[in-house]
Amino acid sequence: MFNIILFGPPGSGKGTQSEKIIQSYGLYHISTGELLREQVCKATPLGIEAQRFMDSGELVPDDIVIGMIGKKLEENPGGKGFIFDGFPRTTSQAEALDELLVRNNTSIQTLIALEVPQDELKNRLILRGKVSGRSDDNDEVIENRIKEYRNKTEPVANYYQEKGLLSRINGNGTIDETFGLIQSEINQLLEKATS
Ligand code: B4P
Repeated sequence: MFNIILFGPPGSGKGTQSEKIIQSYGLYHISTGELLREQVCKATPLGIEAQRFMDSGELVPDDIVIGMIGKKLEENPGGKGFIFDGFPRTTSQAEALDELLVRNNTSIQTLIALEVPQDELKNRLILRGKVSGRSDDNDEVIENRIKEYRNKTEPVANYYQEKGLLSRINGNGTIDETFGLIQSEINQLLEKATS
C-alpha cells in the first residue's frame, strides 16, 4: 500500500490537490473536513458537537476525529493506499494514525506539506466563501483557523520530519503547477519502492 498525508494551512490546496492525486494514482481519499461536514449536514450527534468548533475555526477534539478515521480504515481494507487530507492536525492524531496503520500492517510513505504565504491563503478562502456557503470561510473565522494551524498543526510536520518522511512543496503556483511538483515527488517514491 502507498499512503500519503496531504498537509498544509487552510486554503493551501489540500482538497484541490487530493482530487487530482486520486484521479492519477487511484488512492482512497479520506478528508476529515469532508467527513465532519457530512455529519454536520445530517445533524447527527457527532455533527452537532463538531459544528461549534468548526464554526469558530477551532480544531474538533481529537477523540472525535480519530474515531472517524479508525472507522474509515476498517471499512476500506486493502486497496492501493490512502490519501489523508487534513489529517493528522495534532501530534496526538499523528500518533493515533501510526497505531491504526500498524494494526492494518501498513504505514505512511510521505507527508507532502504545501507551503503558501498567509496573504494568499486568506485571498483564496475569502474568494471561496463567496460561493461555497461554508460558514467557516469568512474573515474572522479564517484568522482563527490559521492561528489554530500555527499553534497546533504546524508541529505535526516535525513529527514526520524526524522520521524522514517530510516533503515540502511550493503551493503558491497555479493548481497544475503545484500538482506537477506533487507528481514528481510521488513518482520518485514509487520508483524507489519498485527498484
Ligand atoms: P478542511 O475541510 O480540511 O478545510 P481547509 O483546511 O480549509 O482546506 P480545504 O482542503 O478545504 O481547502 P483547499 O486548501 O483545497 O477543514 C475544515 C475544518 O474542519 C477545520 O477548520 C476544523 O475545524 C475541522 N477539521 C478538519 N479536519 C480536522 C482534524 N483532523 N482535526 C480537527 N479538526 C478538523 O482550497 C481552498 C481554496 O483555494 C479553494 O477555493 C480552491 O479552489 C483554492 N485553491 C486551491 N489551490 C489553489 C491555487 N493553486 N491557486 C489558486 N487557488 C487555489
